[in-house]
Amino acid sequence: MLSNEETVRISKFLSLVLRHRPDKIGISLDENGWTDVQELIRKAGAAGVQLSPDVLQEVVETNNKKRFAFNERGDMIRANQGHSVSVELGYQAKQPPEILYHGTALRVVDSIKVQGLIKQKRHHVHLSPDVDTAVSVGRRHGKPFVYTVQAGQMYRDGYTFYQSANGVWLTEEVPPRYLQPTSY
Ligand code: HQG
Repeated sequence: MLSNEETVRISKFLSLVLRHRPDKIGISLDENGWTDVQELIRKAGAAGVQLSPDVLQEVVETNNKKRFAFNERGDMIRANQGHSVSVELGYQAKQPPEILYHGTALRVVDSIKVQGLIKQKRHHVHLSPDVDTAVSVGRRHGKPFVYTVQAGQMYRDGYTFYQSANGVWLTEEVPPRYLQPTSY
């Protein structure tokens, strides 16, 4: 069993190399984001991060947001979402619930009022299925502010939605007319 701190440390390391900077340790991701488990262990070790198949298994299983997954054979691993490098995750478009939420920082609401939600460095805007999750996502950026997103109406208007393996909803953008401030 890993300590909580070790799990967090390894999870952050995996987020870095599987979502953003595979080049940091010299691994490559295929077009679907997968990388070879043995090679990851070897190259992480060379970069000073000791991993093993058991450690990876534990982090994949216990990660609070299901950030990572193995393929069926268990010889490849990838991040489920959140990439800044170009990968095709193969999500199926899916009808969203009528209402979703987006948590952000109070200081950016003036900008969002004008631009709507834009995806910044990631491939999609991330939307939460419930208010509590949105509040904790927003808190990562500062004093939280939560929007209700009229996802059902967006869908009927032709916007495409995907759901990540960890339950997060993804879409390209959310124009201001589909956003309302939410009290929580
Ligand atoms: C904001 C975490 C100004 C947006 C979480 C957000 C999530 C704007 C920030 C996942 C804007 C981008 C994603 C505009 C959007 N003007 N700011 N027009 N439009 N923004 O981290 O949604 O730990 O890329 O509100 O749980 O915070 O990575 O997105 O505050 O699911 O697994 O720009 O990341 O998961 O920040 O978080 P992020 P996010 P992980």
